[in-house]
Amino acid sequence: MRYAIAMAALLCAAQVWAEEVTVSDAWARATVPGQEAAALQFSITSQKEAQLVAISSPAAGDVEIHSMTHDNGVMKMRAIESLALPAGKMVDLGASGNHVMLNSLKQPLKAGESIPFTVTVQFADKRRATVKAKAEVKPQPESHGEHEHHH
Ligand SMILES: [Cu+2]
Repeated sequence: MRYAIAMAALLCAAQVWAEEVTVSDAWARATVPGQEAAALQFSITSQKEAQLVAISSPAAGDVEIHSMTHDNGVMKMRAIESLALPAGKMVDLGASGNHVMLNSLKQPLKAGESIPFTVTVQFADKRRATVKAKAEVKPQPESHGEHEHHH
């Protein structure tokens, strides 16, 4: 009986662990021929203050977190080591702000596919948690524009 109670407590703890960080609405745009990098977009919420420190995906040779800044009216982006995740606040990684780049794509992204990826966050106490998620690949829009990537 004592054993059963211990098991229940353990399962409970595992549940809390899993929900500390949630990733939602993940998607990427289908690539065009010759395109070797694509933006991976998603929302992430950490229940505790944390840093987004790494993202990996079997679809890409390298994954970078990019920040976007305005410099004399010109949008510039650069790779950053980590991104702050305020406690309980959803952080949106989209095309127009901070975003994630899948670099050195291993194969073209095709609409309808899903791309698995793993997000690693580090909490203030240095403890790390990983979250696995999948991004839906959406078709290319008819018109181009909004955000150009230079890599
Ligand atoms: Cu970028």
